[in-house]
Amino acid sequence: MATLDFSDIQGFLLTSYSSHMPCANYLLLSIKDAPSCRNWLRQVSGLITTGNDRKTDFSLNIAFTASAFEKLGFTPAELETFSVAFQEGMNSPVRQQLLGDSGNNTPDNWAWGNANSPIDILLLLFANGEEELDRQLALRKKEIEASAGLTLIKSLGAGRQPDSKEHFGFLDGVGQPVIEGTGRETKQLSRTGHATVIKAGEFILGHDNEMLKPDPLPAGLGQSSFGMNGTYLVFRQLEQHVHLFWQYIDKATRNAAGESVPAEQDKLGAKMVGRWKSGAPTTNHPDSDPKVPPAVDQNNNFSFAHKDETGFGCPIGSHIRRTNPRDSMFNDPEVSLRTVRRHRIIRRGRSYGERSANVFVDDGKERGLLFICLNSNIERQFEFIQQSWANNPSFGALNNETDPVIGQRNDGNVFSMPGCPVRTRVHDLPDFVTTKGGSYFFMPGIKALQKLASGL
Ligand code: N7H
Repeated sequence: MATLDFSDIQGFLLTSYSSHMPCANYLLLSIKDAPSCRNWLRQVSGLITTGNDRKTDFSLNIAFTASAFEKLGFTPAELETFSVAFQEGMNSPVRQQLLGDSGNNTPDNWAWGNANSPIDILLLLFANGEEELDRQLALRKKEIEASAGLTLIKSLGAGRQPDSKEHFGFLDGVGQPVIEGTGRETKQLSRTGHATVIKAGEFILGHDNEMLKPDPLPAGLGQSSFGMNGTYLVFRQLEQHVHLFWQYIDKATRNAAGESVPAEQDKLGAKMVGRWKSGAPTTNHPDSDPKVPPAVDQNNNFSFAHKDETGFGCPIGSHIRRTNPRDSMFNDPEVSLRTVRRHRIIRRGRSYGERSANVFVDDGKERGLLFICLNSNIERQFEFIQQSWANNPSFGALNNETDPVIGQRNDGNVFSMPGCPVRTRVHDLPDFVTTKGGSYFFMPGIKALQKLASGL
C-alpha cells in the first residue's frame, strides 16, 4: 500500500471542503510576465492548503495549464513528459472531437479556455461563509492587481449549497472512490462497500495505480520528479438547462388526460440519473424515493450484476451506470470491477448560478455545474468516461442512446428503461447541458509548487 506524504499533497486532492467550507470562488488567470508571476507565486505558495492542514476558515489551492509551464520556463522536452491531452488542451480539435464539444458546445462559443480567452492558472478559494470568502477574494485580487505578472481573466463564484443538491434537484457528491492509503478505507468500506477503495496512483502521481505501476511522472524545471504527488485537474463549466430537463420529463410522463403526474416525473428523472433526488440508488429502490432519513439510502454499496442485471432498477443507459458501471460489464462481475477501477475519477464539482424558483420555467438566467475532477491519467479516466461511456450510442448494447443527462446528442436520441413485460422508451432527448468553458490543469505537489515559485 502507498505511503502518502500528506504535507506534499494539495488538500483539494483529499477533500472537497464542502462540509465546512460551502462557499467557493475560482480565479482564472493569465501570465503576462514570468518573473513577476514567480514573485506572486512565492507570496501565495505559503498559503496553499496541504493534506496535513486542518483549516476551518479558508483554503486555497492552485493548478496550471501547459501554457503556464511553458511561460514559466519548462523546456519542450519537459512539456512532452506531460499527458498528451494536457499538452494539447481541452479546446484542441482532437480533444473537442473526443469530448463531443460540437454544435452549441463548441469551444468557439466558450466564455473561457478557448483561443480568445486562454487560461494559465487556476486559483481555487474555499471559505466557511460568504464574509470570509469576500475577504479572501479581496486579498487575492489585490495581490493579483499589484503583480505586474498576471491578468485576472475571470472570477467564477460557486454557490452555497446547504443541501448539496445540484440544479436539476438531485443530491450530488455521493459516488466517490476512496484513495488507498488515506486512512479512510475502513470507515468508507463499512459505509460504502466494494469497488470504491482505489489505488492512490489513480489520483496521486508517483504511486502505484490499478495496473500496479505508477503513471508517467512529468518533469519540469530540470527535475524529473516534478510531477510527484501532483494530479491532473479537469475543469468544465457546464450550463444546465433546468427548464428543458423538467419540461421534457413533464411532457413525457403526462397521463392519458394530458395532466402532469409529479410522481411519474420524479421517477423518470431518477431513472435517467440512476438515483432519486434524495441520493437513493434506483437499484435498491426501483419504484419510489425512500426520501426521509433514516429510511433514505444514499449508499454506494450496491452492485448491478447481482441485484439489477437487467436494469429494471437502474437502466443500463442511466447517468450513474454509464459513468461507473461497477460490476455490470462483460457478463463477468470480477472482470468488470477490475476494468472499471481503471476509469474512476474524484469529482469536486460545485454548482454556480441561482437555484430555479420554478424548474419548469425559463427565467433566462444561466446556472450549472462547475465540474471539476481529479485523475492521474486524463485519457484513461475523465476522457474515457466521457467518450466511451457517456457519449457512446451503443454503450451496453444500446442503440442510439447517449447519457440522458450529459450526453452529446445525435438525431433522435432515445432513453430506454428496461421493464417487464415491456421496456419503456422516451424519444428525441434535447441537450440538457451545454459546455461553456474548460481547460485541463495540472495541480502540483507542494514541493513542486515551491520549485515553480523559486524558478531555480
Ligand atoms: Fe455526474 N446530475 O445531477 O444528474 N452525477 N453529473 N458527471 N457523475 C452523478 O453519485 C450530473 C458529469 C459522474 O459512482 C449524480 O454524486 C450533472 C460528468 C460519476 O455511482 C448526479 C452533470 C461526468 C458519478 C449527477 C454531471 C460525470 C456521477 C449522482 C453536469 C464525467 C458517480 C449522485 C451538469 C465525465 C457514479 C452522486 C457512481 C454521479 C449529475 C456531469 C460523472 C445527480 C447535472 C461530465 C463518475
